[in-house]
Order: sequence, then C-alpha cells, then structure tokens
Amino acid sequence: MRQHKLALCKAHFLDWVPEQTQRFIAKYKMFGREDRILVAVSGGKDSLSLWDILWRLGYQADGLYIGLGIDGGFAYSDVSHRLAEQFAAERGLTLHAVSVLGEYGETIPVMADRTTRGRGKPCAVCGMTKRHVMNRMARDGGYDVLVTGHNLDDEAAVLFGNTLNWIPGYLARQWPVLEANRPGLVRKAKPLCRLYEREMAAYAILRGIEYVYDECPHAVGSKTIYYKELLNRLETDRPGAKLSFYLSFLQAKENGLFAPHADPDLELLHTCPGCGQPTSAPGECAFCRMVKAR
Ligand code: Q46
Ligand code: ZN
Repeated sequence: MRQHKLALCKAHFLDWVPEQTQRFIAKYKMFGREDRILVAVSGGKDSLSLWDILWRLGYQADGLYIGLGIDGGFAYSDVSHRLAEQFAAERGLTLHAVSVLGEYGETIPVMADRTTRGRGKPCAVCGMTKRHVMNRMARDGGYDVLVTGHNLDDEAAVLFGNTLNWIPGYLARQWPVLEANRPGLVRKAKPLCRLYEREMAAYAILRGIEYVYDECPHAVGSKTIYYKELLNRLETDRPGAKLSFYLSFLQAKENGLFAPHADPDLELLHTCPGCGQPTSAPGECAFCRMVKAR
C-alpha cells in the first residue's frame, strides 16, 4: 500500500482493515456497541465486506438488499441478490429484501422510462428510490443507524464533482456520518470512507467473499466513474493523493470552511403526508408523487 508506505501479509491485512474501520467508527462517532445497525448491501465487494467487518467486530448488524429489477444482459439484480443471500446464510445473519417491482409495481428501468426524471438514464430514479426504501426500512425496523459501503474512491469522486461545480449544499452535507436531524430521518454512516477501493477489493478476495464483479450496467459512462479514473491517474503519480484530497476537505470543514449556521438540510422542512419522510416542499415528496403517477 504505497499510499500508507505499508506492506502487510494476508493475516495482518485482514486484521488491519477492521482495526482501521473501528478507528473511523469511533473517530466520527458513527454508532456504538448497543446500536442496531442496518447495512445496505448491493451484493458488491464494498457492502458485503463492510457487513463482514461489522460482524467480525461484534456489532449487531442486519442487512438490507433492494431488488431494483436491473438485468443488463447478465441478470445483475438476480445475481447480486443471490450472493447477498448466500453471504447472510453462511454467517447466520438476517437479510431483509425489498423488491421494487413487488412493492411499487415496476422495476427501476420501467419506472425511469415512465418519468421525465429518468428517460435514458435510470440513476436519478434509482437513487431516489434507494434513499427512500433504505430510510423507510431503517426507520420502521427500529434501527439506530443505516450504514453504506461507500469507500474512499467513492467519496473522493463525489467531492471532486462537487468541487468542480462548487455545489455548496452538497459540500456542506458531505461527511462520514449524517445525523437524523429531521423527523422521519435515520442516521447514516459510511465506515469505509477512508479505505481505498483497492483495499476493499483485496479484503473481499482474501476473505473469500463471493461478490458480483460487474458494476450495475447503468453505471457505464457515468461521471463518477470518469472522476474516479482521473483521480486514479493522479494517485499513480502521487500515492496518497486521493486520501489527502478527502482528508484535507474533512479537516477544512472541521476548521470552519462553512459557516456554522449552514444547515445542509435546511430545505427539508416539511414532512410528506404519504410516507412521513422529510421533503423540501409542502405536500407529497417526489418519490410518493412518482409512485402514484403510475
Ligand atoms: S444508480 Fe444507476 Fe447505480 Fe441505480 S441504476 Fe445502477 S448505476 S444501481 S449506484
Ligand atoms: Zn413521501
């Protein structure tokens, strides 16, 4: 690991990753031993590794799989669901599964085709649906925190995009943990936010975790992937550049980069009468309106 000037054997690496994760959980006060945790699992290496790490660390963590109904020519959703189920069964863990088709009558691609939000590219509809379902399942299941497998590469790419465009609201919101500061909202945390994607891939392989190798077919050509490639080029020339980009941002925020009164969720002042989740305008939220319009 040139970025840390550190070389570890398999046994030490497999201890190092959970130790680091535990350090970040404590540093950013993500959750404690007594908390009930819901892990959003996609069947990919990051979320399954995160669940494995929390399980090894002794946390009470259940999983949530959201079936999006995406095929992409290789049954992406079916394969990822099967791998998530297999992972949970091997460890005796609880996995909740929500099928978007079963609950809302349409798969994500069909929903996206129907709405102006998603024609051609289902990611906006998909992201909104996943946020809605994750929050609902965590809230209704009485979980204290929802955790996702976002790694350093994900966070650095998002930061890069938001900085290129100087999007203040997104920059003000980006942090390893987001408090549940609105009624109906559950706390969210990203325990892997300081671990490189490459480290997570190595962890999954060394732990023998079977995960879906292919990205979602709709991720191809996305801006995030482009930003990740750019940052990887930088990282090749300057090992540690990605980590320092992200950590310097976190440090700058701690030092008051944003005004203390800048509330990133200021726009979420209303509560949707349909689902009880916070929304920016009076009346039903965008998700409830989209589902109803069918
Ligand atoms: S948003 Fe888009 Fe992802 Fe949904 S449609 Fe696939 S690529 S899964 S993170
Ligand atoms: Zn709603």
